[in-house]
Amino acid sequence: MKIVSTRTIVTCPGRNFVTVKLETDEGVWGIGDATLNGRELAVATMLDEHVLPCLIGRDPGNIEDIWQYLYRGVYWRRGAVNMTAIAAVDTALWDIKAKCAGMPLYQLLGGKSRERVLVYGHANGRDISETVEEVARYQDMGYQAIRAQTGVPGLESTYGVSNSRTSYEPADAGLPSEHVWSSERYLNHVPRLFERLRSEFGDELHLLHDVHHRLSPIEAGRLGKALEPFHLFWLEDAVAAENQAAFRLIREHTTTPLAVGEVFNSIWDCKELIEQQLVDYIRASVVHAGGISHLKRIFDFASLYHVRSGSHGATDLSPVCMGAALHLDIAIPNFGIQEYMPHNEQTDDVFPHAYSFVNGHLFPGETAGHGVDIDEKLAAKFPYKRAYLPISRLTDGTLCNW
Ligand code: EZ4
Ligand code: CO
Repeated sequence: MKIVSTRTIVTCPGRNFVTVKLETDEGVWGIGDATLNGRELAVATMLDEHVLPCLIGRDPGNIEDIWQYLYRGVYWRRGAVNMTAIAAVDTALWDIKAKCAGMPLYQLLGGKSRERVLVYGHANGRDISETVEEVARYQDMGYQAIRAQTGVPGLESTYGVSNSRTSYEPADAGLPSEHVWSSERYLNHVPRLFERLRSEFGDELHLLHDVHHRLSPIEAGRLGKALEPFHLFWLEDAVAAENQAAFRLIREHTTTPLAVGEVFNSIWDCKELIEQQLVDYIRASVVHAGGISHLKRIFDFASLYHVRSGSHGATDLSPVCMGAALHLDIAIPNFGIQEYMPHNEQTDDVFPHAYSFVNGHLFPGETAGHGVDIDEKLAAKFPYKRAYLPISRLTDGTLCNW
């Protein structure tokens, strides 16, 4: 079998998505997510100009060889744009292989290790009582694990909370909007949220929280310690993780489980974090960490060190990534949890998919391949619209992590 045609499809059904489609001489095709929020056209250009032309005539069955060809063959290695492009190709190749086998992808990854995939949803409120209402609403929808975020008194906006109460979409402006941040105010407020949530909802519900890279290690230690009585499922991205050793300091101060990895693009970003057991959950994703092949390598490595998976699954990761992720989630032995933010209706229409949500869990479905397709005619009706994530500044104007 040979790859005979390739293309990149850019569409904006409410937000931008980039998708790779590979077609074979036997009429089978596969698709992969190539969306990098705020840098979409960089990946599309990487694919169109530098990656896809090399694939024509290759045997789509040789997934590992093509992965190595694109990784080692680049010479420069790693990087978000490069690894997202490789991920898209890898996902499309696995889709083709599973379709040719007439099997859902999880069968090729070793079959099911569990019946269903536990997911967590997002409850966001402008203040604590609004967040409490949202958590109740998510519980009513069947969620057994809920990430809770709240506005902070004295800050006009914060990560994870929509000012309009519609569903949260951070890439909301044609150029980056600017937000003001204060770790002091945040640190004083967040423990009050979780104290209230435990008193309202009891001990059984899994509660999670995303710090979104904003603290220093010692501040993260303080927050983890303050949250211990409320036994979180995890504290996410407590500090930026370029300096992997920084997590040791957090660990020395708290038993709150730590999760990190949504911005990672290779196993090298988390080697020390995993090997030294500095985190509990690794949150790398199919689309940003080199596809099914490389993410499986990360998860297998993590399994040696009691680190479980918890993949990123925000709405800027397309349904194609979600579908592929679920096959990996259901197959690996060290699955932890999967993030899930449902896409809007237009997006679901552009990407018909086999996965389904039932009672706080996702099921990948039994369709051959990863179970997600793209309606190219419909996709063409939603042209690309430039959109950026915000930036953050301290009250004195210093740029800090968003
Ligand atoms: O801000 O995906 O856990 N989820 C997150 C996301 C990220 C966006 C960035 O594109 O932190 O909401
Ligand atoms: Co996050």
